[in-house]
Amino acid sequence: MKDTPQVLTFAVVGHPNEGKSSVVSTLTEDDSVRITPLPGETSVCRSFPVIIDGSEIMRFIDTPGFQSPHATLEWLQANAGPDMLQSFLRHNAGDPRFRGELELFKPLAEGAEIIYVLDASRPLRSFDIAEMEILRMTGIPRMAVINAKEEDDGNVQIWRDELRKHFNAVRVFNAHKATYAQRLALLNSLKSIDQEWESPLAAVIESLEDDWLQRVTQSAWLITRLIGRALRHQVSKSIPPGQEPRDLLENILQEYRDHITALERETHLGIRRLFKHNIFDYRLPEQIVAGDDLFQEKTWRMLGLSPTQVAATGAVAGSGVGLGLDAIAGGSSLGAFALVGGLLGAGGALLGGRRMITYEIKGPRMGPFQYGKPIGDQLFIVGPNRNVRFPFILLDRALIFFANTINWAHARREAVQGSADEPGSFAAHFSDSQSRACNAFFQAARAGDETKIQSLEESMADMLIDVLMALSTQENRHSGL
Ligand SMILES: Nc1nc2c(ncn2[C@@H]2O[C@H](COP(=O)(O)OP(=O)(O)O)[C@@H](O)[C@H]2O)c(=O)[nH]1
Ligand SMILES: [Mg+2]
Repeated sequence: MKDTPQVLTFAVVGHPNEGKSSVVSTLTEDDSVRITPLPGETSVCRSFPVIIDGSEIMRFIDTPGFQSPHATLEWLQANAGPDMLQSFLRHNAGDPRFRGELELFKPLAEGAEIIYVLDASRPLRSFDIAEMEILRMTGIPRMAVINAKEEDDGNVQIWRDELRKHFNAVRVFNAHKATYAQRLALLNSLKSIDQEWESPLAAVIESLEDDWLQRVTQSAWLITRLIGRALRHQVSKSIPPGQEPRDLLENILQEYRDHITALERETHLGIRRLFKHNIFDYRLPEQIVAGDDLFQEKTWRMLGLSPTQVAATGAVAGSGVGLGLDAIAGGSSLGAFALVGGLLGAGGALLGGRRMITYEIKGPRMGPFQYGKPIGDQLFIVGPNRNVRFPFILLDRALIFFANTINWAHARREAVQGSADEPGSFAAHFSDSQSRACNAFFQAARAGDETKIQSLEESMADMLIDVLMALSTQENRHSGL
């Protein structure tokens, strides 16, 4: 008789190089699982736990592939019986022909259930049938997972017909493309292979869903805080006597931009960490970030907003936001007037004729003069950014980042290329009440109204939790990658 392990344990078995380790990596969200194009690299079993709140709730065992399926099947047929796996292990210990089987039978003899992984993009061969027959003979509850490496599914039907004869359930699961929703669906269908494990599996799935909701909640807060901080951000520098403010402008703008970029990066890295990615390194498409980054109309076009949609975003915000020029000229020196002229000409800082970032120069009014110059420092202030579109850009970028991160399978190790496609805007499709939650929060943040900010950021985060959950459960991946 088999022992019953303490935690749900699934041994992932199959022929070498079919994607066993990939399935383990994606299901456990563990990008440290070794995946290699060379068959036969794994020679021992390795256990990969799924840990939630510090406890192991489920375990997947990555195994070496079958090595001599025909000879193994023959041996088992000659020695069939309830303890045949144990007998196989005892009788063949040390036999180099059976290195793979001796290792992969261990977890099976200890009570693990079976996930059999096969690549259905290649034709079915006789060793496949031998492997399936071995697994059927064990009588252990088992599911076949079709991991079609190539999109061409010409062979899938032939495979399916054969698999149905040997397995309690058959599912297609692409280990390199599976989304969160597809991972959950696979785990759910494991319930059907063994009634005994149905209720523990249901409990495991529930804790996985709770855990996901927690991560989504934390992501929503990271995004909300990012926008709140970015909206309030200001850089101020004193202008040393005698220095032309114009000479400082580029430096201060750069400092402002660098800070916003750093805030954004920190947020994206936080989301990446929550979803357990150490290798995946998605940066939003270069075209958006390069050079002009967040402050260009181009960004909006990249997000797929038409001029009308952009205008609509402004209208929703209820703001004419014709900020115009609010550099305070009153207290500035002649140099500052010259600067104002400079700003008007600074196309990069202008969007649709409206200023994105406000520049102020504060300083002594026509006060006492010393040697013909005002006494005391003037303060050059850049920010806060009052452009209505600015927080929506940050929000959309965060949502695009989120959608791509949660749906990047942990088995997928190639370098990430931001797509040349223009990712669509999520915010442009918000409902009225979602837009209202955004705008109310954005306005409070801009105004720096701390008491309002607290309650409005809560509704903003709540609204985002819904959005992020909807992104998590949709079957279709976001087209960004
Ligand atoms: N494109 C693609 N490649 C895959 C997929 N699954 C596995 N591979 C590749 O196939 C090779 C073997 O995968 P691995 O998971 O190590 O197989 P294992 O030997 O059965 O553990 C690796 O180069 C993987 O990158 C898949 O779903 N799509
Ligand atoms: Mg492997």
